[in-house]
This record gives sequence, structure tokens and C-alpha cells, in this order.
Amino acid sequence: MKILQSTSIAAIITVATLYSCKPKNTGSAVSGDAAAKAYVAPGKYDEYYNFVSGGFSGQMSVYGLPSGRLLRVIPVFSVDPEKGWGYSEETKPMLNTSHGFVPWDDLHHTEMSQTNGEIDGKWVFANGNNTPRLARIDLKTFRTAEILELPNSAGNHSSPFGTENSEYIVAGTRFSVPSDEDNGDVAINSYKKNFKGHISFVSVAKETGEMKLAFQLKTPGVNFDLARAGKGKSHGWFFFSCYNTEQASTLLEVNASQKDKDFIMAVNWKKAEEYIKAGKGKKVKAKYAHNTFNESTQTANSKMEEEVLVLDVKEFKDIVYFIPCPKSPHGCDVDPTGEYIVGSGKLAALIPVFSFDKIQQSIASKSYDGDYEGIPVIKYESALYGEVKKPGLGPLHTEFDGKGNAYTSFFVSSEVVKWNIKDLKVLDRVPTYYSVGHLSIPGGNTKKPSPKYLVAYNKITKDRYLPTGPELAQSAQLYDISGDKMQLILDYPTIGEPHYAQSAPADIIRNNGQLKLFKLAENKHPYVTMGEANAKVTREGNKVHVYMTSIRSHFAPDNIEGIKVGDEVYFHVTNLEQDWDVPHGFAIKGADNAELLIMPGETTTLKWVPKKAGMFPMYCTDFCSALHQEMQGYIRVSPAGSNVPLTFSLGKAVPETK
Ligand code: RUQ
Ligand code: CUA
Repeated sequence: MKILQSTSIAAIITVATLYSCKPKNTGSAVSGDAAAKAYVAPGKYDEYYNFVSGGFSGQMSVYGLPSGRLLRVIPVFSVDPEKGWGYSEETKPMLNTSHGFVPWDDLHHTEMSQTNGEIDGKWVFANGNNTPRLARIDLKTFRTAEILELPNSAGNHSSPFGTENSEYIVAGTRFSVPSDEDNGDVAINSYKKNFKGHISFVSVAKETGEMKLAFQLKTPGVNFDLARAGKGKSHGWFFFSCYNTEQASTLLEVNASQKDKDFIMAVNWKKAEEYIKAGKGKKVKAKYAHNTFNESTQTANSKMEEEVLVLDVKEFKDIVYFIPCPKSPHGCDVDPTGEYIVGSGKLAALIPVFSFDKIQQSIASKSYDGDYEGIPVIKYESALYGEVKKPGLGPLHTEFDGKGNAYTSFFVSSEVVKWNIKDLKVLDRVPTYYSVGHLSIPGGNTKKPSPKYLVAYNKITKDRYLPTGPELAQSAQLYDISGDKMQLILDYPTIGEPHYAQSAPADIIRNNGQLKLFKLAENKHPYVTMGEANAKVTREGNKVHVYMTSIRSHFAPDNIEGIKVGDEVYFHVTNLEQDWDVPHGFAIKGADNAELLIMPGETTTLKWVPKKAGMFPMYCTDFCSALHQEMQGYIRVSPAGSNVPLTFSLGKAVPETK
């Protein structure tokens, strides 16, 4: 059983005896009409855009479905030398945090904005796990437009999950920690006393998408893992899976697996909102960065926020309820009707399905099993709709097809299991290659899924692809789910480690007013150069500003002399092109950052501090025209204190100075 090499011996034995699902039938991937179903002919578009988290690469990648073709990699919590993201002066502030410049994070989940419970194609949100942040990517530009840091949090994992009109994107802390304003310098084993959970409710402005940390709920210290908003009848509620209700701080694999049941936390956010509106929130000091990219000045701004409104859920009797859920639940998913809440206990041998109506009745009749740190615990049976028996091993995540079926991923038994939500019967199971994490059906978390394809994101691909040294490709597998039985139709490797992904019909995004270029006339960048005649080089002390333009196939100016060692040189390059897909690049020898990649109509700045005298060529890095190789120039750098005058030119030689 080569596939299970990475799992424990115990799990292998259990799998081998309970199931004979050993995926060896790799031939199924090419059987019948499978290949034709994933085939998109050259020159044809895919049906769906697929936005895939990049895990520890900090990026998001965009694929076409069903072809699995990689269309784009979007730097989010990362620097990207290909696009100059995080290297250009304009984009650096996007990665600012209360800890300074943090050019990396762990991006697990993508969440597309919704209107009336359907994907609207405007934005896709992403979480940064490590230095807790939320990002918003604008789908007109496929660029990160905003990053908001989250105070009082650590390990922003149950994030970013949104409500049916993107009223809020929520972010629950995975690690409970002492609040930022409290002194975190306490004994680790004072967890029970000092460690708290915080759930952030981030509002999203309807037109601009701008995020604002509206309020936080302060909760008992546990680990919040994943979450989903209610929808339809349960709109106004949020559901979070919690583990480590044991409140362990060491050897969690043992100590946080003690209890038979952890919790799903049900949050009445409409109520919380009422309390906030009534002025019940407590203003708490906190420092967190809010970074926005201004399209008009084409420059990011980082602002440090100073406080946050917090509701301590203990003080409000009707905001939060716990529902017991076996056993260290991971995924917590709500079906398209909003009635059924599926908890996936990583160590459970069944899948509990809770009923929203029954939860409401339990609250009305106070059908409680005591409390947990002052929060009522609803009786398991009174919230439960039913259990899916013996579905598989290690359930993680569930998506829905809108036809009454649920699809759950099983990490340990490496399979996707389709089951019926009403009668809780297993309908079909297919192997994955191997150890599947998330699943994604276009719209599979919304009120209206489009149930044609399901993608499984796998952690292990031993024997599936050509080997590439110690690290092998992570992968996605595409299944056709239009019929009764799931059919594997395509394997493709992915960027980073994919966790969650979402997809949208291509037309929604293609027709959302995609930006083809930045209008030069509207460029309000403080260092824009509107035409070659305005190109110049200025000096203020040791700061040199180069107002440079690029157009096929030259820079203006392309000869600069009089730069001195110790200068800070800012190349502000404006791309004068006004045509779709004609970027120019800019790079200079010895620069210790990346190139610039400047879109038509855009101004971007590279800071360069020459460390020695000499001749420094610069050139365009993007093959833009037949004479791209001619798109080059020279910068002369003289020793500090030299008398070489500052000159710049294009097309004529400057008189020789020694
Ligand atoms: S979580 S599998 Cu963030 Cu399941 Cu990735
Ligand atoms: Cu401009 Cu190559």
C-alpha cells in the first residue's frame, strides 16, 4: 500500500480491514470519454475560473476548468519577482504589518464575494494564517487590492468565510492567545486563565469592497478551525468548528484529542451586530495594519489602526452557543438551503449533520447540557438531524451540488464520498491519489452550486507524476459529477500547497468590466511622466528621481550620467502604451530587488542604491516587440564626490566628461 506510507500504522491497519479502497485503478483516469470531458481545444476558453489557495507559497493561482490550465499566479502575502510585487516602492506597503514588512504568509482558503447567496465575480478573499491577515483580490485586475491585519489573533485559519451578501467576512483565530492589550508574557501553562479566542467580523463595502474590522467576539480559549455562514433561513448565523476544547498547550496530538466531543460554535451575528449598534462594544487598544492599493495614484498606503470594538460573548447571553461535535472537527459546512450543518470530526467514524431548526428549538426550550465557560452547550441529540454512518476515515471537508447531495473528503482513506443529505445514505465513493484535503465544486458553498465538476486537492502524489527530488508536486484531480457516479477525468499538478479553492463560471468574471489597461490620462501617480518630452532626472541631495517612460522599443531617457555612489536612485517608470497586454519590464544590473513589470498606463518605481562606481546597463525584461532586445540603456555611476554633472538623454550622445 504505497499510498499510505505517510499515515500511521494504526490507520493503515484500520483502512485495510474496514475498506478495500486501495486506489490502484489508475487506468480509470483515461478510460472511456474521460479525456474528452477535460479537453479544451486550443484557442477555446475554459468554462470556469478556478481560484486556488497556494498554502505556504503565500500566493493564489488561477486555473481554467475543466482543462486544469494555469492562467495566472497572483502574489498576495508574498513577494513575486515576476511581477515586482513587494519589490516596487508602490507595492511594498501592501505587506506592512504591526510586525513590520512581512513578505510571506500561509494562504489556505479562498472565498469569492456573493450577492444573494451567489458568486458575483467581484472579489476573492484570502486568509493569511501566520501573521493574521485578510486579503481582497480585485477580479477586474487579478491583483491584491487590500490587506487587513487582524489583532488579538494568531493562526488565522477559520477564515475568510463570508455571508450571502458579503456583509461580513469572518476570521476566527486558530491559536488562542492572550489579548494584544494584555501582557502576553505569561506562563504558557496559564492557558485556561489567560488565553482567549477572538472572532473578527470584517465588513465589506458594497461598491468598493473596502474591508473594515467592524467588531470582534471574545470567546473562551479554544482552537477555531473552520467556519461557514448560514444562508437562506440561517442567514444571520455563523458556524465555527472548534477543537482543543481541552485547552491544552502542549502535545496537542494527544492532549487535544482527549474528549469524545469538541464543539461547533453557533454565532448569532445579527444579534452581535445589534449590540454593536446599541453601543455595547468595548473599545480595545490594538495595533493592526490596513493596507490599500489606490488605483488612481497606483500606490499602496499602509495605515496603522489603533483600536477595535470587542464584545465579550460571556456578557451577552444570546450571541453564542456550543454544539457538541465528535471528534476534533475540521470542516464545518452549511448546505445550500441553510438547514443542514455538517461537522467533519477528523478522528470520528461518522459525520454528524445538525439541523438549524432543531438548534433554534433547542435554544428556545433551553435544551442544554450545562455550559462551557459560561456559554450554553446545546444537547447533542437535540441539535442533531442525523449521522452518516461509516462514511470513511478522516473526514475533512464537505461541498454540495444543490441537488440534495453532499461530497466529503476523507484524508486517511483517500477518497471522496457522495452522500444524500436527507436520508444520510452513502451513494458513491471514488479514490483520490492521495490523501485529499479540500474539495471544490463551482458555487459548492453557495445557495446555487453549479454541479458539473468537483476538484479534489491532494497532499500526496507519490507515483502519480515524474519524480522531482525530495519534494513532489501537489495536485488537483478533476471529477465529473454530472451523473450519479463520480468519474475522474483529469490530474494536474498545482502551485504551492493547495488547500481550499473556489470556482466561478468564466462569463461572470470575463464580463465584470475587466481592466485591459490603465488610462494614462487618469494616472495620478505623483511621479508620472506624461510623455517622453517630460522625461527628466532630478536631484535633491543624495536622492535622484528618474522620470522615465517606456514604449516599444526604448526608454526615455536611456543614458544617465552623474549618479554617485551613496545616491538613492528612484526609477519611476511610466509605461506609455495604451494597448492591452503590452507590459514593459525594467531591470538594472546589481539591483538587490526584482525587476519592475509595468502595465500600460501605469507608473512603477524601482529603488536602486549603487554600491560601486562603474557602468550599469538597464533593459526591458518583457519581450515586448521585435526590437525588444534593443530596449536598453546605460547608467554611469561615479565615486561619491565626483564632478560628473547630472545629465540624461535619448538618441543623442552627451558630451564626454571625465
Ligand atoms: S484546511 S486541507 Cu486550511 Cu483543511 Cu487545508
Ligand atoms: Cu519593452 Cu521589451
